[in-house]
Amino acid sequence: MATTTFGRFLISNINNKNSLNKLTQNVRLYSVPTESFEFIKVSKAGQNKNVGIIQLNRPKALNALCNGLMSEVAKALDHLEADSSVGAIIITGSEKAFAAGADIKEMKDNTYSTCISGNFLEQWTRVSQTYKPIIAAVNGYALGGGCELAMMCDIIYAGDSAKFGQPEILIGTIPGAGGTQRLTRSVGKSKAMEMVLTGCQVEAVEAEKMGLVSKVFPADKLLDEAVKLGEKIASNSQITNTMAKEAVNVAYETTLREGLRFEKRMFHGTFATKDQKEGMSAFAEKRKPNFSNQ
Ligand code: DAK
Repeated sequence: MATTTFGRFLISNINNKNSLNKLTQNVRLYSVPTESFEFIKVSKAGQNKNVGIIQLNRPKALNALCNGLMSEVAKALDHLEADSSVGAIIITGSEKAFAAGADIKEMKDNTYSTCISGNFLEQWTRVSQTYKPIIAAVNGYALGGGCELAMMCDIIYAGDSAKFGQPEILIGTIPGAGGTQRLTRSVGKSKAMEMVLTGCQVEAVEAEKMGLVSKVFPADKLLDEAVKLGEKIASNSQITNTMAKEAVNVAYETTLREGLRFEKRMFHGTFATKDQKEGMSAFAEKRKPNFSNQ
């Protein structure tokens, strides 16, 4: 068994089909031993092991996003972002569920005052603060917080079994982690209202048509395709990726005029990097660029 170090953790080459579910069979994974985390598996994939994978692994509760799980996701993101060999990150779940939402049983007895005075579900914001590109690879249910978690990612790839929904209205509450905001920006008011006010689920193909998902694949090919996408992104300069991601995200939060000004300044900023020199020189010299992430 080949081993290497990964942050503070030990990574083992566990390309062992029995130890992982069907969805990860085709992908060579270099994984943190499961005892490191209770609710997730963290691994690296890709030819250059430059794609980090966080697999939600709480099958008995359909990956319901309890506090412990979200804290582990935050910790894993810290490690994958600190690992300079990782250029892109994937969050995925199981064939049956990406995640069926925040843990209803854990939050059902909360009161307004405990919600507002404590740091109720505070660690969720960590995902949307990730500066490395992050891909959601969704099979099965992505409901409530599961759909919101996917929408915190930069790109959503779906398996043909995926089902997206914001069913909070059916349990007497409303979305609380972006289901009324990111979803509306993503699919428009009428579709978002329909999902939020009925709690109905949307199949993968429909989600692609709506623009929520960028591509749909057969369920068993999904992770493979997400890793290919991650490798492609990771082959760019990491700093340029971060600048590009930041510029696209600004489009959600500002006017066109301010967004264009921000984009132009970011574009100018790329000329302060070695990777811009390398990228343009490589083009002129008809060779592949060798980015140094500087
Ligand atoms: N929480 C806790 N347990 C869950 C769960 C959930 N969200 N979803 C499923 N489970 C558990 C079930 O209770 C069951 O456990 P046992 O009874 O076996 O112990 C097990 O998973 C299998 O579920 P089912 O027996 O129900 O399986 P089915 O195939 O029949 O149905 C289903 C699958 C996904 C349609 C169904 O489980 C379901 O409707 N689940 C609930 C979906 C839902 O309502 N999700 C929204 C939850 S509210 C915030 C951050 C996040 C949020 C809010 C704020 N801040 C940062 C402020 C998010 C809120 C939510 O997501």
